[in-house]
Amino acid sequence: MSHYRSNLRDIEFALFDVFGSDAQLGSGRYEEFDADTVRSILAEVDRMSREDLAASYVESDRTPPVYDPAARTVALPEAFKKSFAALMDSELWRFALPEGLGGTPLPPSVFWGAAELILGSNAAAWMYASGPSFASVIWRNATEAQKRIAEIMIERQWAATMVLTEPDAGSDVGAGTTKAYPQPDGTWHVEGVKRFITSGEHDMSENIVHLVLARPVGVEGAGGPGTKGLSLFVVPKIRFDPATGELGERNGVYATNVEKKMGLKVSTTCELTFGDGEPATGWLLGDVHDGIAQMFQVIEYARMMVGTKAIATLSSGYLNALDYAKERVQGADLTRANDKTAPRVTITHHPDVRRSLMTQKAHAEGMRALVLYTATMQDAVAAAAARGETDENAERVNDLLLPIVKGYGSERSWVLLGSESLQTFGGSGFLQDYPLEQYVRDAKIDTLYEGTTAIQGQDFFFRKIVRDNGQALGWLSQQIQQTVDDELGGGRLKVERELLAKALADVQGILGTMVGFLMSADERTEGGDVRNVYKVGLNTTRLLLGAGDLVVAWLLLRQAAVALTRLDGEVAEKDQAFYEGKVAAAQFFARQVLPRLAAERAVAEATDNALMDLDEAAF
Ligand code: ST9
Ligand code: FAD
Repeated sequence: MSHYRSNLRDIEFALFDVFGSDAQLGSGRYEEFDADTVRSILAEVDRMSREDLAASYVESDRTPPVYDPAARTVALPEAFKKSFAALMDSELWRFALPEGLGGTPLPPSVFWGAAELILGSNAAAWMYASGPSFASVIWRNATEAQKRIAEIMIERQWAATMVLTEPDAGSDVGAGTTKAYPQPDGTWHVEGVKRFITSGEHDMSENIVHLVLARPVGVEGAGGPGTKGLSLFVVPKIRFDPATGELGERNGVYATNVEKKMGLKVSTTCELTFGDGEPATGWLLGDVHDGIAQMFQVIEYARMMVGTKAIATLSSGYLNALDYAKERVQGADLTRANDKTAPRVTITHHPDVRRSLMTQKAHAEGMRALVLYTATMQDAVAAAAARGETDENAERVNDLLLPIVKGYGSERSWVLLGSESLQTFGGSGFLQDYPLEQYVRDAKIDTLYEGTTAIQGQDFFFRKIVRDNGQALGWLSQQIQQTVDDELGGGRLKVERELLAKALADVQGILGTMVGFLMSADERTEGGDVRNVYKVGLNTTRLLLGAGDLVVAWLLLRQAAVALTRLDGEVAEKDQAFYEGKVAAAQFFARQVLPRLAAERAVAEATDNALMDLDEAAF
């Protein structure tokens, strides 16, 4: 039986009933797709995910890729190759491509709804399949001549990688020392060692195109210190004719190690050595030295992907736990705990198990809505672009929400998968008979790569709020306040709206406190002490997670209001339970999770520099 328990019903509810993503279908850019077509695409992706992709999930963990250090090659398990082929053959990747590259654009919200299904069933397959998406970034930034490289990558289904990290440059990408030397023929030779490169070597495509950040040498105005001195190079594993795609000799980039890891084992994590003994030849993307900004086009997409992967895993973890809890008989009902002859009940009868299950459900469904709501901002950005305009507000709000999707989504998912979903199985959860232990291992990476949670918290505060002058946050706060003012959900959600309003004030309180610390760190003002910036740093993760709770509560409440309207009409029995579950999840989250934000605010307000004053030896 498939490990993967999808929740297409909830994806469609959020997309169509709550966010109205279907309104943009059937005309303009999306003329080819009406709502029925989109539902049938989602249904087919759901089937493929549960069957073809999920089929190799366990086996690929138990028989992971094999690295041959002599040949510097990697062989992937055959079962996984079948899943990967099914995904590529589905041509789903076309939905992420621009028309100019043979794409058939879908609204991003629908795309990310489908993505959840793939990422929940076999995330590594999605990562290996992202060559066409990488090609679209090359195409977007390329010179006219280089655009052909992107077309070739798609025609020949080549794989691709993002290559930033080095042994001494992880979070601090700007510390990278890999160098690039210009050649008389206009190409570049890249030299250095990169670490932890996902899909850096495998045997599933005839070529792999690496997008490499390196520091140009001897070029005026480029190659300085930090991230701004990095440029982006397109370096293939096998050389090829950039006009025809005809393959040439092996290029001088090799996988010199493949890591042994806690989880996500089928996704190869490679040390890549460039230019050791033989040149690693590449092209400067777009012939401009704008590497970090170009790479962030990939990173933004990848951060959305990582958050969605984590949340998809929590959702499947919860649904597996629910199935188990409905079957597992253990103990008597608490009301008859002292009666040794009382009948034994399924564990869903126990209050603590119910608390745990609803904690999982509310978070999984609320964070799904967070992903899809963020994607509706991308819908607005795409719609404006199609009109030849820009929607600055949607761009800003999307940027603001990305660290929440990635940072909050991965933290809550990883913790809840272990503390609640696996726990529901008791000791059985620790065994490989069930997928939970693999889920926990596979989801842990999501808090680490694509910028750790600490980095997401700093990005959220310094870049997405302070540097944005609070514009996106102000708009979002206004939307939340509007829900309260409009009395969404009427009397039946009154308590929840009050809790939401209080939570909004608490998050604003944390933020206000941090802004105060930041201002007091400005030594140009009287009494300013630069060390006060530490007090900001002590709270960036707190703010990120608090804002995540707030937005999730808001989206759950919006869903509950829709569900209540449906319940007021005629509903089938199965829909009745679904809608009641939506209301219950919103109520639970508002009542059980939001009140904790008051404590977080108090902790933030009481921040001092004691931790920073403490001698390292005292730790
Ligand atoms: C990794 C991969 O971990 C793991 C999974 C691999 C999966 C592979 C498959 C994925 C599929 C991908 C497909 C892609 C296709 C896309 C398709 C599209 C349809 N937002 O603050 P400053 C830029 S990979 C945007 O001074 P520092 C910006 O240009 C490794 N841009 O930073 C800025 O200039 P300006 C991941 C941003 O102090 C410039 O950077 N590693 C943002 O120099 C400098 O900014 C990491 O993620 C942003 N949020 O450097 C590293 N932020 O200000 C984590 C910065 O003028 N570390 N820029 O605009 C960080 O993020 C650091 O904060 C740092 C700091 C490196 C940015
Ligand atoms: P460090 O940066 O050394 O961080 C160590 C700890 O210190 C973390 O807790 C971090 O949060 C904290 N920390 C560091 N700096 C700060 C700071 N300024 N403020 C507060 N806290 C801080 N990279 C690629 O380029 N391409 C890939 O495809 C890729 N895939 C990966 C796949 C896997 C399985 C793994 C494990 C990593 C992958 N990476 C990839 C690298 C990944 O992005 C980095 O591991 C990550 O960015 C963190 O860097 P680091 O491991 O060097 O940790």
